[in-house]
Amino acid sequence: MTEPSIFTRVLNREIPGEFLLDTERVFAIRDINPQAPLHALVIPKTEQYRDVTELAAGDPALLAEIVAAAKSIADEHANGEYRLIFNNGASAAQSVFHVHAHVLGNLEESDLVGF
Ligand code: DGP
Repeated sequence: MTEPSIFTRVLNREIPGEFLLDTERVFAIRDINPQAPLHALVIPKTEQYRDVTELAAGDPALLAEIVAAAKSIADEHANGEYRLIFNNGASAAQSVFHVHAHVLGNLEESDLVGF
């Protein structure tokens, strides 16, 4: 058995997290190291998928639920507009291999990285 991911440990309330959303299949917490005024992570409750490539192939409906959750968080905590980022692989800055979407909102021009 592999160790539960850091996100599963937050989900199980073994370590603290600020929950923004909790549905049957996904949950969202504030990122511990925010890169924007709103920086949430939307995470499927299953650890089955390492990254969005695997998720899209294995359960596209769950990927759609993540996008819908991101929109709902942006509606509640920003102006409904948001940047959605999936890091895929260590060289692309992924550090937790339990797929998650970064939802960035309330962005200032200085938060944008040129695209
Ligand atoms: P990534 O680099 O794409 O794998 O993103 C992982 C993110 O997870 C990173 O922005 C920091 C965040 N993070 C890591 N550990 C914790 C934690 O214990 N609690 C919360 N809320 N966020 C965490």
